[in-house]
Amino acid sequence: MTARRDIIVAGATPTGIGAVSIVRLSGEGTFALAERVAGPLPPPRMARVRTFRDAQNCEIDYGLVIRFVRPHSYTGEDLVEFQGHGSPVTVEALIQVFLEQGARLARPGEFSERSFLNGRMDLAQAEAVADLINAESRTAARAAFQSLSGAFSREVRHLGGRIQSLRVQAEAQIDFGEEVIPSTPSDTAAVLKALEEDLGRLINRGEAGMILRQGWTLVLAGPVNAGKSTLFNRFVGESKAIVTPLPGTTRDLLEADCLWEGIRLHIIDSAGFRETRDPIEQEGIRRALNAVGKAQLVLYVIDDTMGWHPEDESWQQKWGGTRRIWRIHNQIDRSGRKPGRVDTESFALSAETGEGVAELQAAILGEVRSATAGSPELLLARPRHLDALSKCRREILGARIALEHNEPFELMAEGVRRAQVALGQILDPPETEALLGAIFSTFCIGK
Ligand SMILES: Nc1nc2c(ncn2[C@@H]2O[C@H](COP(=O)(O)OP(=O)(O)OP(=O)(O)O)[C@@H](O)[C@H]2O)c(=O)[nH]1
Ligand SMILES: [Mg+2]
Repeated sequence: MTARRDIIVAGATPTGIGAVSIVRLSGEGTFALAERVAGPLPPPRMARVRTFRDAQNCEIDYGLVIRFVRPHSYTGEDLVEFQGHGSPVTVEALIQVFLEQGARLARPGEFSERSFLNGRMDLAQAEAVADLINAESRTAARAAFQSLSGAFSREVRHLGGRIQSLRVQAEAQIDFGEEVIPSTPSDTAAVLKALEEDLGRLINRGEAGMILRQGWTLVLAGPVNAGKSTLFNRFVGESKAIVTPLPGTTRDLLEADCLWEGIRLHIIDSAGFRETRDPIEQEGIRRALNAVGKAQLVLYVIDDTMGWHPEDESWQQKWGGTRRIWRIHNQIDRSGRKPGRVDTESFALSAETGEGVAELQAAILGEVRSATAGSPELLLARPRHLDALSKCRREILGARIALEHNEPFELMAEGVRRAQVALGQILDPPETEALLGAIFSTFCIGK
């Protein structure tokens, strides 16, 4: 796919009243169009005050004009920025003038897409632009900035280089036999092993970064009537879930995204566990168990006046014991227990009065933060990157196993080739409309 060169225009600053608004124009013929509206353009990268006029020569606004000559611009094309007054009316009028004279409105992310298509950034860097803009905490912004400046891409390229030399060596060995290539299978196995380990480290850092991006999923589970929905409402700060004294009130999963101190949490309220013949409730419980399976943290809520029951044990066994499960003793306003942490993995609170809830929230945040500890090394990877890295590692592992089992050498070489293809997906995937569309359509307009 080659870069389209028609002229695109968009506001680069948010719509609304402000000190300054920036409108950007990019593509072939941009300078001629800009001159029709703003008069003679300043030398490249110099700011000059100009009056912006429409086709009838009526003044719209005046402000700074900056010209960037390709390839030294954000998009890699001729680009002009107009910095006018921060009035939505004049910005709209200015954009309209450009549209009337041959430009078209940019799609979301189209400036960045052109930057990628013109080789100004690789795909991981372009994705990091959106991640930086959307970062919800300082840590996430720092991690995105690292990727944007190319740190992640460099690591991927370095791994790619190592895989490439393995491939060259393996293919030479197939073509010319062992007298040409002095390396032994055990050398190659060691190189493969080292690659596997380095890929594993990068994946771990990416997984920690993913927590930053997507946050944790927190599921409220437990027996009927324990107060899960009451606690859910308190967490989300509104009466979203229906609460009644009837056991079996909640059937569907109720989901909400919350931002606690800049950390994203996806909170799910679910149907209470009990044996039932009601098919609707059975389906609710099935969904609850399914949600638990995807959670980073399960809050198992019990009514403290009822205590812990053998059934609670058997429900927990249904999803195995590997997940983080915290026991929440709710309704302490009735049981009389002191609010706060009971032990490392259990908390006492009243969802009704709110006492003890802040301590639980602080503990949850502490847990998320410790999972993302080591933040200087954090990588704000996307699922797409982690898939590619994992696939690459699987292929390298397969190649090493083939080698160690004295399989035909070609099998090992084929594994290494597939590993290289998998890794290539991160920075330079085959440019399909679908992939680029999926990535850039999530950007804001004007970026
Ligand atoms: N006193 C007191 N009552 C509570 C507390 N939490 C919940 N309740 C009451 O307990 C009843 C059940 O609360 P829910 O939040 O609907 O319980 P649930 O666990 O969602 O129940 P199901 O959806 O049926 O599984 C309601 O009448 C609530 O008002 C609490 O901390 N103290
Ligand atoms: Mg409920």
